[in-house]
Amino acid sequence: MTTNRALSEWVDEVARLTRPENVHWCDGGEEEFQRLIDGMLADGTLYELNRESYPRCYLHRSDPSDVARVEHLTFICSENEADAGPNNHWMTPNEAHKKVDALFEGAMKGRTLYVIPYCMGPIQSSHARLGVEITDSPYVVANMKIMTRMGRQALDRIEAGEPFVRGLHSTGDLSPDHRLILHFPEERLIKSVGSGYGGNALLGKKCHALRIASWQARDEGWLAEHMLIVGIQNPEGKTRYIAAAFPSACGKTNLAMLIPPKAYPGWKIWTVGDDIAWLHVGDDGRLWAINPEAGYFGVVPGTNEKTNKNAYDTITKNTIFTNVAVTEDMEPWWEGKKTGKPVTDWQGRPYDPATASEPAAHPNSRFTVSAQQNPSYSEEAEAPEGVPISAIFFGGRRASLAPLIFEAKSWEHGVLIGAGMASEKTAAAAGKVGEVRRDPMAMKPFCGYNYGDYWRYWLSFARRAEHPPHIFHVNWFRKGADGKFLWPGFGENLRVLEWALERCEGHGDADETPIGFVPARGAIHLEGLDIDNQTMGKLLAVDDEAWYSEYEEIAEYFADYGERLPEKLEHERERVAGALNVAGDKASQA
Ligand code: SAT
Ligand code: MN
Repeated sequence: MTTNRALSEWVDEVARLTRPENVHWCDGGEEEFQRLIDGMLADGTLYELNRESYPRCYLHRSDPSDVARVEHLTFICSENEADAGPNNHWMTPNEAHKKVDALFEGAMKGRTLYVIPYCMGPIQSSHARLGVEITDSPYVVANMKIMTRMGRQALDRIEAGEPFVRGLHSTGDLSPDHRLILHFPEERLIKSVGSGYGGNALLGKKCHALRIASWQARDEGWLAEHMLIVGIQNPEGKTRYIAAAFPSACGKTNLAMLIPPKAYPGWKIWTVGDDIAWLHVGDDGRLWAINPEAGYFGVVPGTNEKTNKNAYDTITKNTIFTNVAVTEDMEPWWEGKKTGKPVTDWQGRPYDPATASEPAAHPNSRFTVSAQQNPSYSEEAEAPEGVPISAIFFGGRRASLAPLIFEAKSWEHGVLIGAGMASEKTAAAAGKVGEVRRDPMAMKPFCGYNYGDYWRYWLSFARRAEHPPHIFHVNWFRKGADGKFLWPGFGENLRVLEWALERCEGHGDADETPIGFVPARGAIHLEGLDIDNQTMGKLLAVDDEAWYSEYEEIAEYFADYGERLPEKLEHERERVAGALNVAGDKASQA
């Protein structure tokens, strides 16, 4: 129960519509968590994993048709269609409410309605924001407990009068035909029905902390971004913080938990966040970032001692696994795990690796775990002001074209680089994997308003922030003619970040190219790494003709935004395209 009238009235109203058997107000305590887990073990929502090797770890198998975000069923329901922009699906708020309320009608019959007050960001932070999710899924409650600051303390802030985002969720009948993920940015409201999966159902994450928050951030003068945040400590003990925006399943969690290679003794990486950053301008004119989340909802496949030892160690206790396979002795198993053998696949069917044609774990299987279990967890994740950001990185999966790293020449150029981002699609969303699609700032699925307005707002930080971060583009995924990755990635990425940090401090040798500054030969330290000059040459190569075509494609993409496209951004594009060295007639058209 609550003393906040608006909240209690909303809960009553939802209960009248959905007709649950019980209403439970979550306090966020350990006892409550345990009761939920016990209930889910009893009714088969969860399976307990091996108690000795994976204490307090559980497996959840989602409905096989409900394993990823569903972008085609995700809508921004703003009053004006143009405010949602061509980057979003749009529905009128009226129609949306009508459609979805019909699905909510009686949806919680025989179930418990849980009220989850939560705080996105450190509980003491003035940059944190509040929310309340109503759900009929105990799995969602347990995940929200790990992913957010949930319960009493959040409710205290709400009862003290702070505004909060409302999120209504029901798993409904899980039929994809009855699934809708709706956002009402003007009402600071989310309604989601028909899915129990991560980003569709844990409403604090993408729905609140990105889609609604990006809209709210523009109203209030800050930024809500799909970025990891890490501190990089050098052997002298100095820590500098960076933020990086990569699309889902492109290695944000791995970079956020990076372990320095042997050739980097005395270096240390501190994880502040692995998925979302809320950035504001500090009194010192720099951008500061908080991580609104308290846990990780990470991709499991590929996680092992070599790729991400911190994550691998983090998920050995107190972890909820979703859609992984299991071994004979009930250990979780996934592709890329070096030990054990799966006997049951993610759907609970018998599995024999010798004859199987499909992976045992779902490619988008996930772990949910508290950030505090991470060996590289940064205490600064609790700092109310957050951490100052020296550099922002944009990147994606590009088998060709994009060099390992390049640096923007100005803030405006950096915004163009972010706006021009593209990446190969991954399993994090339903649809065809591998296709290159445009994904500006890695926010395509998450920007809650018109991208044209968003880029304009990003450009405005040249004025708002006196000392904005340097902006870089990275690509760990460039391939050679043999189809193999040219760069070893993972821990070795620190070498690339080191060059970027040097650039931020006015050192670091670079060659100027039309697309930006590229590391000069020898500027990235390669000691202890088996990579030849020719490969480095390929990794850093800038192919003007190919970039020219890329910028033509970007022009076409930008054109969709019509008059909402900032002129400054288009001028910047023309400037870069015009500087590329291409055959005569192309250049004269640039
Ligand atoms: O959207 S989720 O939170 O389910 C995961 C992701 O796609 O990043
Ligand atoms: Mn993400």
